[in-house]
Amino acid sequence: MKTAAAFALSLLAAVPFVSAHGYVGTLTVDGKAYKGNTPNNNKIQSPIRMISDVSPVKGATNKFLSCGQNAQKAALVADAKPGSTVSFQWVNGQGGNWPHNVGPLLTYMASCGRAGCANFDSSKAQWFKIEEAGLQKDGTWAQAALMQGKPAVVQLPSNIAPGEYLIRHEIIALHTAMTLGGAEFYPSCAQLKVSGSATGKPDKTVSLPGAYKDTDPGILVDVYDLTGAYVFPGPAISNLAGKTILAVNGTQTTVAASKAASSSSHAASSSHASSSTRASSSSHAASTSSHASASSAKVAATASAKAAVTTSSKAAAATSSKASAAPATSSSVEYECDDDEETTTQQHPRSYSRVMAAIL
Ligand SMILES: [Cu+2]
Repeated sequence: MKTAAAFALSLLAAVPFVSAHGYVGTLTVDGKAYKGNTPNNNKIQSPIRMISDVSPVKGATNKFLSCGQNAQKAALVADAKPGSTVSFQWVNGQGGNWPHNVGPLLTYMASCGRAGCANFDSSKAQWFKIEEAGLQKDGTWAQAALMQGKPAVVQLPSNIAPGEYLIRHEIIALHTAMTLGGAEFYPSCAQLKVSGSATGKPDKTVSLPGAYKDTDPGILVDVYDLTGAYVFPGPAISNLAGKTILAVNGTQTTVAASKAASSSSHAASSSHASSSTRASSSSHAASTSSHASASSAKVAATASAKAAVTTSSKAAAATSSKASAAPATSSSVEYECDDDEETTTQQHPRSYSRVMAAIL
């Protein structure tokens, strides 16, 4: 299973570092796209609550944990219905791909009450979690798809009662989460109006901030030395559950290519830090591993291409089912990193093995 291990590594490292941090550039509800405002630049009417800064919310008790940095009430409310497909296209500060690939994605909702979302204060929100996605069966984090430019896609609960809701999509970037306070929270809220006549209400709700602690095992965690399944922070998924549809959007192609690439080498390594143009980004260095991606030139020739397709189908199937919402389970299969050629500055080879062993 060397190839599976290598495959996981290559996916983690497949996309070069672009720019730190980011925001939700586009929200799509059942195919209707709504642009978001760039931070602190309120030019367009949007259902996405604009933030003031792309940088992460730090600290589990930070007041901006609810909807992001100084989030402002939004002008629009997007129409939705029970079971709607909602996607969040996260972008970096320049509009390019999301720059991080380690850590979970979580989605919460909260009723805006009778008065609706237009003036609803998110610090009063009573949140329920509708889905979460962490480590995938292929060894990558759900967040890695965002780094490849894909949106995070979720389905609203099929039985959710009508009314206006905030939907809160959250990325937690864990590349520096091995130290207290190192986790990066990126919450984003959008305003939805759910139609229909369903009657579902959440049994339990939480406050954000409130539901997380900086010492939670899913927040203070060395993902490069993970010894068991990843433990999501916050409450369990609500009785009013939605679904994760993360990998539906073209993952198969990407996965196959990446796996093929990985079989040829771990290559270059330059890592986030050295490829970044921002001196200040050193805190990102640990993010994507120094096990950098292989050159795409080698991809086509590899014998594992066929196997890659098979695996990617399985991965996609698993991800599109409930499997993606469940913590990964360990198996007895042994994995090791494929440290064969061209590898230069791997920082976490052993740790990666352990991550993979824990999740595959
Ligand atoms: Cu960042």
